[in-house]
Amino acid sequence: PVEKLENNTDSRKKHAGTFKKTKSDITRKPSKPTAQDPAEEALRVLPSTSVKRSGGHHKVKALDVTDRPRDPHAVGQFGQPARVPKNEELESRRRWSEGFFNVFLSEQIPIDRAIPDTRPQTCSESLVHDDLPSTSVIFCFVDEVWSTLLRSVHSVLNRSPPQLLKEIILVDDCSTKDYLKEQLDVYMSQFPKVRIIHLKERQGLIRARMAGAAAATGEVLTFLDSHIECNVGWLEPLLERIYLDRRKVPCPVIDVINDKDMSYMLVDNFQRGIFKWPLVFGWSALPEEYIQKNQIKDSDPIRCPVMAGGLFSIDKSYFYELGAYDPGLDVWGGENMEISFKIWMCGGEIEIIPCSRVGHIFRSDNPYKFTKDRVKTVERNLARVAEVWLDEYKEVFYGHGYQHLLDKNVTDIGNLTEQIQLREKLKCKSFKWYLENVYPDLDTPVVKAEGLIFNVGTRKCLIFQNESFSLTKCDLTNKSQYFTFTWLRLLRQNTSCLAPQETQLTMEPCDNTKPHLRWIHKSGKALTEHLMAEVYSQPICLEAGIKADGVFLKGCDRFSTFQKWQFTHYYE
Ligand code: LR7
Ligand code: MN
Repeated sequence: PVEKLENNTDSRKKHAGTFKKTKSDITRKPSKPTAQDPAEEALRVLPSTSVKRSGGHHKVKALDVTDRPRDPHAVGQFGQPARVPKNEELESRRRWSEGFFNVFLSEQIPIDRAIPDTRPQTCSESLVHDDLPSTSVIFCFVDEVWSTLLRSVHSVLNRSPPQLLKEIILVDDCSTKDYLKEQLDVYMSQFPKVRIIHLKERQGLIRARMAGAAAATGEVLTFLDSHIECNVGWLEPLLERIYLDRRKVPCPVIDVINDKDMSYMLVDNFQRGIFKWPLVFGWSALPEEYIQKNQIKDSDPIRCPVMAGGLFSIDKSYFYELGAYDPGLDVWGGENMEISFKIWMCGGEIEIIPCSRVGHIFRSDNPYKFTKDRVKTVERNLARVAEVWLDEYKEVFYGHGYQHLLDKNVTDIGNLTEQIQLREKLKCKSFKWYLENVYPDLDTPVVKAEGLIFNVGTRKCLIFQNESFSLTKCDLTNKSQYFTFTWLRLLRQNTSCLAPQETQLTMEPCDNTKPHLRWIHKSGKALTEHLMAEVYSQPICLEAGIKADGVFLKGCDRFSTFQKWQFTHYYE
């Protein structure tokens, strides 16, 4: 979801290679793993953990009243691509920005159209329990397009077993469009299961979801975006996972509804939700060798380090146990990271369930206004998440282009006390644990700078020899002069790290969690900068002695060249 920061204009481009078009004979080729794909070893933790109960009692109900649609020749029927007639092209272009997809075509397409069943073949045979919990389906929206909102609701009404669908809650996040007021209420009044909440103030999708959850009476909450189409048999496989273990948080596979021709497109199998630094969501395919070696079937649940955000089911009481969402997150973005870290670190699991499919219109822009600047909103949300959940790894987040957020005069990320207390109360594990156990294949860059540490004033280099530090003639081939500066701000030589001790420098075993081992070294434009020990209340810096080649720690002086140090290589 944060991909929008990169100003990507084509919504499909960012998913390039991930999605395949549906044809009458749907081919399901898993995509080729990319070169950076995780090592086999690292993925060992993936297969689902054992569950309380297993095996079901009835086959998933492929409920679909649109099996034989009213109008088989309608535009876009069966999820086929629709075409704009020549004489309507202008009109269709004019209406694009109402939703940042083909709003004109969407209006022509039946609100209860049939779509291709994109589930893996075995899904229709898989068993689920008879006594699954019921769910409240929550749609939050602001200024959603009428036809897509209706199609979303109808797909749930038509393709969910009635006894499992407690209600559909529409949370109108203070839309400005008139048709989303009375007209919507009137239309929906024909469906007793549909309830509408009109928020008096714009809350943003995160707090809007919480308003929906607060009103829900089902045992499970199912959140969906308001421009989706649920496919046949979508609900039971999700509820089954929660029935087996209430701490599982299942997500459907998100198929693609093409924004231009509104066709329903199948996506590749074996996709995991992942993130890259600085907390950018993406998809990544399980490596082919891994799938083969572990005989993973295309219908097996896939454990995911993070979820996309918009489409998932969660046990209602578990959602509240986890403290729901951080209510301090605004409008859009970052909440998928927050809930994902929270779920994994506090004892739960996130899974993609291939037998559950929901199509979503991926749009190139948001058709609604942000209350504040969009980029700033998302950044601030992410900073809150980083501060509460990332521990020492928040350095890596800030280091990837978010350094400016650390300036408290510019960015007020708000109060975090309650979120931090919640994490303590839940006794959640560390982010380090999460990386090692849930997402070991994350490519976290370790080294930020390396090589010799050159002192500008003396034109000599730091050396650690015979258990002590000194300065000497720079020599690239001398291993005792080779140091690394890590993203977690440790100054390392092999497994030892530089530590300040009074006015002297010593070596200690490296440990990312120890604050006294951290150094501040602002590089960038001017590469010659201080090496400042962070642990003291006053700024203390590494300084080269003028005589006798010594090094020691002294109060920082921004004009002294004897306090300026430079690494051979910087990775930024
Ligand atoms: O202020 C707002 N109030 C709202 O009610 C802003 C949005 N919304 C509604 C909106 O109308 C929509 O129904 O919230 C829903 C999500 O907003 P979108 O559709 O603009 O978001 P998106 O699909 O571009 O982005 C994804 O990331 C979001 C923020 O992090 C949410 O988590 C979305 O739910 C999420 N969508 C998905 O996960 C679908 C797959 C996208 C991918 C990858
Ligand atoms: Mn969406």
